[in-house]
Amino acid sequence: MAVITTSVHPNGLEYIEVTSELCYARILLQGAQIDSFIPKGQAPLLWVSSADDYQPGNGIRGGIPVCWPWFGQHPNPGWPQHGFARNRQWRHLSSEIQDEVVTLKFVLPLLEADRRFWPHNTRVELHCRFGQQLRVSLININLDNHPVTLTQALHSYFPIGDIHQLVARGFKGAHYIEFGNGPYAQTTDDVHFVQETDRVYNGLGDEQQLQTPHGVIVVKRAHSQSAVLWNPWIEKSQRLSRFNDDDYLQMVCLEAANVREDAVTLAPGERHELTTEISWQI
Ligand code: TA6
Repeated sequence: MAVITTSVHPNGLEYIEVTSELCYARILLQGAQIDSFIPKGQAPLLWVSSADDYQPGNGIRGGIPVCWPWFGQHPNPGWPQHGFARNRQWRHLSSEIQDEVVTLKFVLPLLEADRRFWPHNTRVELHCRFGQQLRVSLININLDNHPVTLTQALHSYFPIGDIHQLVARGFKGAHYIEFGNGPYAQTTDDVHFVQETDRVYNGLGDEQQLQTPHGVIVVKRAHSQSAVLWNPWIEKSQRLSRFNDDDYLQMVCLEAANVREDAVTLAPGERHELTTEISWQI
């Protein structure tokens, strides 16, 4: 029988744990950030750096940080990279259990302080469905009487065992921007990693596979016009906070997103749902 419990990390971060016949999962209320998802009888599907000490106020280096209401650096100096949603306390709205599948819903209460960054009335929810697969949906509803434009990403970190052996599949026919250059055509279906990789793809199909030494991770996206593929490699790993110098060997990010020209503009009352679904290939 599925069990849902709430606990507090020694550093004060509140989290919810899901234990069912299908999986184990953990979600921090800070950022509604999933930092663990382990399907029953399988290996973990999300990666977290051992260098992260779970101090309140930072998005945890791993799992699925929610990047909202912008992705990357904001043009305004000093504004937080990847927006502020991942550093805020979300509210747990509801829990549902159906045939051992657990669905948790969270809402981001927009604080008065956030109006400096986001002077809009937007409802932001995260719906997390924990079964043999993990499905996460970031939902935006424009409650204002004017259009609103945002960028977003579900910044998923995956455990890939050895970056030198990783083959990321399903990229042929797309094109990408990297380090502000491009677009470049993706002429091969496979992507191998030999240097820092920080690509924003467009025209990508809705499913990619990460072929790792421990199995194939399947990553699906919906209503995601962009996808981000990132490995910091050696030099950036040494500069990143809460990240071990050799962590780049074990992880890759493949992110369902709508960024750059794919920014989402919502008319008054309009709803948008960005979804990612991850699983081990059986
Ligand atoms: O999604 C890739 C990226 O934009 C990289 O450029 C790198 O900055 C990464 O996100 C991590 O960002 P963070 O703010 O979490 O350190």
